[in-house]
Amino acid sequence: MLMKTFKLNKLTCIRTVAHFILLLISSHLFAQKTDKFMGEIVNYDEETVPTYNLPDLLQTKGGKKVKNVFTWEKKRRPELLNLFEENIYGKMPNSFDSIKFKITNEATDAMNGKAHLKEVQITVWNKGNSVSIPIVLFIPNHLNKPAPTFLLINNRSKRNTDPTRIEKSTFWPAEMIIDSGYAIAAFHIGDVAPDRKETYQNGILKQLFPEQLEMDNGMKAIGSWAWAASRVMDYFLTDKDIDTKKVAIVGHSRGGKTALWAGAQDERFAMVFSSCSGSTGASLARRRYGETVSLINKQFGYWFNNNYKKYSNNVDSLPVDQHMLIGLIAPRPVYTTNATQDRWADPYGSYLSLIHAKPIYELYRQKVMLPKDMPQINIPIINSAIGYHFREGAHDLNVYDWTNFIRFANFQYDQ
Ligand code: GTR
Repeated sequence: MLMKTFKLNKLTCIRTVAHFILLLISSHLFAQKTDKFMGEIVNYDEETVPTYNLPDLLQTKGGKKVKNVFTWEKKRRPELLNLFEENIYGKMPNSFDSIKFKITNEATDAMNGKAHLKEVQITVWNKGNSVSIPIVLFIPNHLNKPAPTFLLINNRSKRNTDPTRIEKSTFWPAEMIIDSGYAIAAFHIGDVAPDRKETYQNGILKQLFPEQLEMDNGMKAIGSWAWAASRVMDYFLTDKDIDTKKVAIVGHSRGGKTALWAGAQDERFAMVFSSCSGSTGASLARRRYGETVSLINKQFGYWFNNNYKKYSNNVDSLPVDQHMLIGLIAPRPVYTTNATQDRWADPYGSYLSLIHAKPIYELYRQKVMLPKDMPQINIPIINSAIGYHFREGAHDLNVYDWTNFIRFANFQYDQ
């Protein structure tokens, strides 16, 4: 008995010490005000964020003040879309020869009868070549009407969206979403443009739009993934089980950047959810906190067009900043997230983007209920046209995030 107590105590002791060491390391890491990465100093100190001037969302290139929705939609919005195309994500080709949809597998009693599974292959042709993009889609059986839908841009393993449901994942908690009365779909970015600098061309770029690779403003990987999201939307328009007025696009990290860009361009997406998108996603470039334009261009240059490289060491001359990307989604609801352990994605800079995008939502008389200061950890802002949460934990998309996405969508759709 004594022996057992001693063993237990020893174990508890080791655990406590290990825990203490972990705490020390992590508090040291999180207290650290700078870091070094790829030969650059990474800033994690609010005190040393430089003063910066954001380009004005509401002033046209010609210097005209935007005072109403008409001028915004006719003048400033197209101007801004063009600036993002030219300088960051690349111009998306607006035509191709043809598109075809084929159901490759179907089960009306998936998830123990709860859902209708459709595996669909989208094939797009251009100039004699074609690319096929598979999608997985579950539609709830308990709804007697077309289903509002979440579409995930999957940038992680395909196992996350296992159609057989043998594997389940918190990254795409399909059962939970079906129970909440939403359809859930996903496509994988690797089927569109491989996520590697050596091979990203070997998808739609080489096959369908080789001219894009020659252009300094041509789209690269993120543009390609956003293009594919729009093709899934093309499919939804042919599926009577989908409520095409209620399709939300969802992405995490690089997928989160893509979701914002897809939602900004394709107004058929009713709502955008962007998880931990960070640099060149929701966070303001000019703050130079965490991952900078220079670092993202060095590590992931193949995500963005060639022109973006010009701003690596000259971010103040970028004619846009990321609050404008959020503004391009208005008046449609948008929800972004950050995580406490993900300083690399500059949580505060992402929140500021939302604050600075607010004037466009106000032009449309949408209610934005964002507090001036960064919201507290795990206190989501749901009842607002722009939603947000700052979650405890790591860079990820998880059940906490999805739970709040559903709450936000329920509020917007009044369900
Ligand atoms: C990081 C990258 C981020 C983010 C992330 C991800 O390494 O620096 O911009 O996109 O990858 O996609 O998980």
